[in-house]
Amino acid sequence: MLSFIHAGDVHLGNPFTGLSKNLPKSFQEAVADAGYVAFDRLIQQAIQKQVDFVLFPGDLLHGAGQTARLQATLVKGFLALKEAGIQVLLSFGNHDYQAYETVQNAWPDNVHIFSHEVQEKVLMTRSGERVAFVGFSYADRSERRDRLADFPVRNESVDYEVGLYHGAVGQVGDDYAAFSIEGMLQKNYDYWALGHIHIREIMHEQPVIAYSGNLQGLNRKETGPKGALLVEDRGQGLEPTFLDLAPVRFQTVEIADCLSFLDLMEQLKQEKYDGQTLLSVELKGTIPADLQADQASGRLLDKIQLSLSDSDTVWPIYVNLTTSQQLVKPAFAQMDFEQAIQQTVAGQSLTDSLSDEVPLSIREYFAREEGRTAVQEALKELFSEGGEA
Ligand SMILES: [Mn+2]
Repeated sequence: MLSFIHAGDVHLGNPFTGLSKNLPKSFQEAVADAGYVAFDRLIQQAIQKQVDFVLFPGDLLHGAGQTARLQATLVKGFLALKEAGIQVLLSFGNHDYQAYETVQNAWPDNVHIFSHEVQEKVLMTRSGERVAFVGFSYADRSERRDRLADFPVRNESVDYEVGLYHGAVGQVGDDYAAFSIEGMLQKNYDYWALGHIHIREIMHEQPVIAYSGNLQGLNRKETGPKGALLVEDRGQGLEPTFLDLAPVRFQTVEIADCLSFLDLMEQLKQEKYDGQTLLSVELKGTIPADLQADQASGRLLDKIQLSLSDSDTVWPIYVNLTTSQQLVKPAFAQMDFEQAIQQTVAGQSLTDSLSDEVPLSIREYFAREEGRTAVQEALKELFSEGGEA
């Protein structure tokens, strides 16, 4: 019976973001290795479970820059799969489309790469079933054509048909190969392995249309366990099971009506953490004035970090206060905002801070003078109102 691993958005080579410079040494090492450890675990799982295929539906690589470690990790992983009789189906997404030209001769022949046109590849499982895989690679950092229209309907001569698709639900013309669930269902496939959205989600059951999410969370918004989907036919169609592979985890803890700093630390220490955890703390409700003052002066995170510094399993990276009470005015309210705003808006930082999911048109807008001026005006207005908007 068919079995495969679905691993969208591996983003190998992507650094973690939003970590403070105080990061303890044990975490520095864990963070530097996390993506590679997760990838190695993926390969080991594929071999251990004796799957037939590993599917990478886009953004296996984070970008064009390929380090020696990255290249070696990939080749070593692919060769290990080859030795175990496992074939790889791979399409490039909006992050790694440049690699299409460079990897053609660099990777072993068990790696089947989809071209820029929608293609069907028919391969055999260990037990002799015929499986048709259909997919395409991005040719650029966006794909505005109706790619789903080019996917053929179910090939009746095969035992299974599986689509690999890097994109997002939306209207044709959107930046990332917009599709509809209905459109996919009409093709009558047995499984759709989606990529692009970093949150794991089963969009449809029977047949399953699913995002595996990314392999390793890379910022405080990518919380919880991360990994890939093991997809198997156990007699009732193709069913996914989550494989927890990420060695480092982001977690957000919400604390309401905390009584004091001591109380806060008590609650944080009682929380359960799985593996090495990078922690965000959200304080809500009534918040003691001294904690508000510490937050306003930027001391609160430092204090929490120092109080947890003997822990190998958890490191706080972010703290946020949401309260209906009057906030203590930040000390930096006296600074020269005109200058600070100009620095913020100038240079690359503005577009760099946009998430990957932000449409290209918006990214371009903020890269232009027009967009920068708009942000500058908005910030000026915000701060002249006392920053309490
Ligand atoms: Mn993507």
